[in-house]
Formats: sequence, C-alpha cells, structure tokens
Amino acid sequence: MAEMKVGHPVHTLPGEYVVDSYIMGERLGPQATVRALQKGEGPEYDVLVATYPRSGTARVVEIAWLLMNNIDVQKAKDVPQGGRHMFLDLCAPDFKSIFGKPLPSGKIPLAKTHLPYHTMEKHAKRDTKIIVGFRNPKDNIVSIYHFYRSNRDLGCFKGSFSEFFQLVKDKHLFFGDVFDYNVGWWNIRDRPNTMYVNYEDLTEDPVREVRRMAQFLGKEVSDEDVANIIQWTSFGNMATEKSTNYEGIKHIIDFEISPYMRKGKVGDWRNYFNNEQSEFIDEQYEKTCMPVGLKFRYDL
Ligand code: PPS
Repeated sequence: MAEMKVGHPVHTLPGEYVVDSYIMGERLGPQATVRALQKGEGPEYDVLVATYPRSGTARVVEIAWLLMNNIDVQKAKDVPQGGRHMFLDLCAPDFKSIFGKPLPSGKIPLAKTHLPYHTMEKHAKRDTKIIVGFRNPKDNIVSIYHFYRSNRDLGCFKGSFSEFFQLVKDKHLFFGDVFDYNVGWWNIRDRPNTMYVNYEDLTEDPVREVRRMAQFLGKEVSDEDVANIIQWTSFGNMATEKSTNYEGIKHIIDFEISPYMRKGKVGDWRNYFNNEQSEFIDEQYEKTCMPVGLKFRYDL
C-alpha cells in the first residue's frame, strides 16, 4: 500500500495531517490531542462509544446517556448532547477544555471517539465499557459525502459523489478507511465489556437493541422506559429537538447544504452508488470483513 501523504487532488482537509497511516484534519481532532490519546492519555471514563463518523453515533450516544441517567428525558431536552458526554478527539491536548470551554475534572461517565482502534489501543486496554457502533459502509459513505459538502471544518467539498468516491478508493478519508476502521474495532470482540450496535439493527428493532444496551450497561428498564427511549431517540424527534439536532454548530455545518440529521434511512446508498462503486465496496468487504465474520446489511 502506498504511504499516506497529506493532500489529494480531489480534496484536502483544512489542516490535514497524517497519523497512524490515515489522514485527519486539525479541526476534527487536533494532532496533539490525537497523539496524546494514542499514548493512552486522557480522562478516565466509565463508557466509551467508538464509531466511524456518520455511522449513527448521535443515536447511540443518546440511548447510552438516557440509560445511564434514569431516562431523564427532560435533562436530555434541556442540555445539548455535546454537554452530556465528552468528545475526546476534539478536546484540548491536556483534556482540560474543549473549544476553550473548561471540562469537568475527574471520571467522566460517557466519552466518545471516532478514532480507529489502532490509535485508541491503549485506551481499549483500560477497564472500561466500550460500545462500538457500526453502519453499513455504503450508507455510511453517502452520509460522509454530505458531511464533507456541508462542513466548513472539512472544507465544504464541492464535487459530485463520483469525485468524492475517488477519496474512498484512495483511502483518503478522515479517520481512515471505513473497512480498516470497522475491522480494527471488530478485532477486539473477545475483549470483556465490549458490545457492538448496528445502525440497521437499531432501526429495525429498537426495542431489542435498547434492551441489549441496557443489559450491557447493567441497567434495569421497564417497557415504559424502553418506549420513552425509543420515542426520544427516533429520527424525527432527534432531528427536531434543539438539544439533539446539533443546530448549535450551524456556524460549522451549513444546514442549507445538508443538515446534521439528514435522512436517517437504511438503503439511501441506492440513490448514489453506480454498479462499479457498489462492486468496489463489495470487493473491499470480501477482502477485509468477510474473513473475520463481520457482516453488514445494506437494506432492511
Ligand atoms: S457524526 O457527526 O459523525 O457523529 O454523525 P453520526 O451521528 O455518527 O451519524 C449521522 C448519521 O446518523 C443519522 N442519525 C440517525 N438515524 C436514525 N435515527 C436517529 N435517531 C439518528 N440520529 C442521527 C443521521 O441522519 C446521519 O445519517 P444520514 O444518512 O446522513 O441521514
């Protein structure tokens, strides 16, 4: 494999840099912070949510937070999601502040990262619970395409989906290649206190998946609790509520181009992928995920 280098003819991220053989952007995770995390530095936390960007992180974080906070829907409404968990990648390198705002000291209940396993290996050795969120790579890539278009921190990509797809082929995407990412975190499946949640499963059967997450987190939940969680974390509700629709970062994401909560569907990739692109992903899947038994569903 060619050595990863900063810059690509199709698109280069603002403040692009290379770490652990993938590209990152300074505004997605300052290099000093990523290197500190790589060394195992950072706050103590009880639960870590690890997800590739645009794989449905916000829903997983929201469910985990509600389970860990007595299904306090009122607080979830009052406090933006960003204030209810710690986004490790975006912290200052000393983990004392984020975007200049001080962070609490001491053990954090809920933390999140988009960084690949090989960067977070030392963190994964800690005695914490890890929830890994997966989404089928085709829908994931479509969502990332729109994120690249709308996000000023990603340089507001102006090209077509086909042009963007060249970045996928060249593994020149933020946080690394989607397959490397998924296989990396999948390879720790025998680690105690690790669970996997799929976007498609959550959409298909939220009752089962919320109950599975509750069990993993050691929380007893009633049918009413589960119903309240599902209602609050439905796409329609999260897209409407100010505390979950991320409209507080409209200065970074141009919602006119594509809102943070865009479509929330399984199978939207069919509106973007041509046969050649779909086959490319299928081939990558066969090479990387199939041998380790990692499965995705592209339609429900
Ligand atoms: S981020 O910014 O990388 O953390 O984004 P992330 O939350 O991982 O992924 C955003 C995509 O997830 C969809 N989403 C949801 N789908 C269903 N239900 C709920 N509650 C939900 N919340 C977020 C969001 O719409 C993005 O997917 P697309 O396909 O672009 O709509």
